[in-house]
Amino acid sequence: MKSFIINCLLLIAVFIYPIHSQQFIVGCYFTNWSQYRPSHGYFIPSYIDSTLCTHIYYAFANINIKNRSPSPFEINDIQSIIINNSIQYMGMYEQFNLLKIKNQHIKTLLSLGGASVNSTKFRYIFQSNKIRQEFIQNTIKYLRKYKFDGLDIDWEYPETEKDRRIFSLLIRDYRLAFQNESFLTNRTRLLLTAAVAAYRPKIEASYNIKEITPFLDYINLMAYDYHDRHFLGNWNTHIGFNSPLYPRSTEIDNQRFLNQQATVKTWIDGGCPPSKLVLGLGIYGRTFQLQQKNNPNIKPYAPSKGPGLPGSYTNSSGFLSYYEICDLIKKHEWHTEYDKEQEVPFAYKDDQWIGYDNEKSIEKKCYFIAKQRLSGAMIWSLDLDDFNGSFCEQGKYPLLTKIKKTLEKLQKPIKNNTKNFIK
Ligand SMILES: *[C@@H]1O[C@H](CO)[C@@H](O)[C@H](O)[C@H]1NC(C)=O
Ligand SMILES: *[C@@H]1O[C@H](CO)[C@@H](O)[C@H](O)[C@H]1NC(C)=O
Ligand SMILES: *[C@@H]1O[C@H](CO)[C@@H](O)[C@H](O)[C@H]1NC(C)=O
Ligand SMILES: *[C@@H]1O[C@H](CO)[C@@H](O)[C@H](O)[C@H]1NC(C)=O
Ligand SMILES: *[C@@H]1O[C@H](CO)[C@@H](O)[C@H](O)[C@H]1NC(C)=O
Ligand SMILES: *[C@@H]1O[C@H](CO)[C@@H](O)[C@H](O)[C@H]1NC(C)=O
Ligand SMILES: *[C@@H]1O[C@H](CO)[C@@H](O)[C@H](O)[C@H]1NC(C)=O
Ligand SMILES: CC(=O)N[C@H]1CO[C@H](CO)[C@@H](O)[C@@H]1O
Repeated sequence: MKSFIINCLLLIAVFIYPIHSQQFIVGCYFTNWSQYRPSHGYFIPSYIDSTLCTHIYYAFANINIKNRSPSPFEINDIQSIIINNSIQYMGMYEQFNLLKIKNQHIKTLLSLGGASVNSTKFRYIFQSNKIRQEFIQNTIKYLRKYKFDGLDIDWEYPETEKDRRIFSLLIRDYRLAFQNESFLTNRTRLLLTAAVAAYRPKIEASYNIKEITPFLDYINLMAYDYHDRHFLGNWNTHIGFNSPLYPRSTEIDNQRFLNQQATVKTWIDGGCPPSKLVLGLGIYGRTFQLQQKNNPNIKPYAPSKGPGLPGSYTNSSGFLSYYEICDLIKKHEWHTEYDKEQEVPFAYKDDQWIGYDNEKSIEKKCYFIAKQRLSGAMIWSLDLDDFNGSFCEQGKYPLLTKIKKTLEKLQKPIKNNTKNFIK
């Protein structure tokens, strides 16, 4: 009976104490694999400028089925090497949370999952009440031990009606448990966010929007990769923008959902208050090989032979970081153009083509965030911006700095809880 009453109080608390933040959120993802990039690509937590973000996310933590607990992907995520009482090497989690010294307001969150964690793990852990509760309690211990301020759920992706139910349950139970722990220990409640799909048919298949939103502090819209893996099932035959803000007039059927405006509209129409939505911005480009070398057709939806060549630092075909793109444009004379209709730039040379974001398109997207009264912006990811300033010659973190400055200028207007998408 006692625990029933506590649970009811917790539920009420969730609904009457939404976060009232006047400042725009700037969420920044850190990726554990950028530490393995060569020379100028090498990136570790101390390279993060914590004054540019309000929230930073550590991507990713794994699910350990046997211990029913989150677990590190890399031994150096957690392990510090201490010899004779002096730290020779500090674990990455610890380095990450040290960023709070420079910016005491910053919140650090651990992202659970990511594309490399199989959905069957999520199903196994969160389906049964007993295992779910055990995993959640172990998550709290894990977050507190490593000094994180919250958890970001990154299940890519729930797929069936049953998955949607499991997802709603896990979100609800995490929030209630976080609230409970906060009451019982008199500590600031752990934050709870989720990184979610952007393409409308995927959103509909993956989430019961109205069930999850009350329990989440923020929803990180992964509003990029529109012309990659879920590009209507095929990304090898046509070129397209990674993260266009608006649709093209020539698009038909589901193509009209392949843009950020459609994503935001889908979430809001589905019942999510704009004040919980954080628009994801890609600090990278998706690249393609064009059909022809000479006089190629460079318009979106022109034929492509497949992904473009890998970059010298990120070494992944079909993908280039913003700093690698700067390098191609500045040193290798790629042509650049700006697509006014979809509000994104593109660049090309010979048979190579990139759709990406630059300072101009990022600024437009920040205006869109303010106009739609969203909570703010999120970037994927820190290590892809020109973090050292040596490639783009626009200072350190040119795109992230643009986001911060633009959103600061636009400051959040008086809270307006309108549920409607603003045209
Ligand atoms: C950072 O940039 C400076 C010049 O702006 C350059 O000399 C230095 O090598 C760069 N460092 C790294 C690690 O890229
Ligand atoms: C640790 O300290 C001991 C005693 O001072 C010394 O002999 C040893 O070489 C030190 N080990 C390292 C790895 O510095
Ligand atoms: C996920 O795990 C299941 C069961 O262990 C396996 O059958 C499936 O191939 C895995 N999927 C991927 C993408 O690894
Ligand atoms: C809250 O904590 C109490 C005491 O540890 C426990 O009995 C109860 O089940 C918890 N409720 C939730 C929702 O975690
Ligand atoms: C709870 O924490 C606050 C500050 O964080 C402190 O002022 C208060 O006395 C604490 N209450 C209890 C019951 O420990
Ligand atoms: C780039 O990736 C390929 C495999 O995709 C690998 O064989 C190669 O060694 C990598 N190159 C560098 C410089 O890391
Ligand atoms: C909130 O926004 C809507 C849509 O722009 C507008 O119609 C309404 O007047 C606004 N309400 C307030 C109190 O500003
Ligand atoms: C070095 C490295 O890539 N470490 C891990 C980082 O996290 C991913 C999952 O998101 C793992 O697959 C990597 O092994």
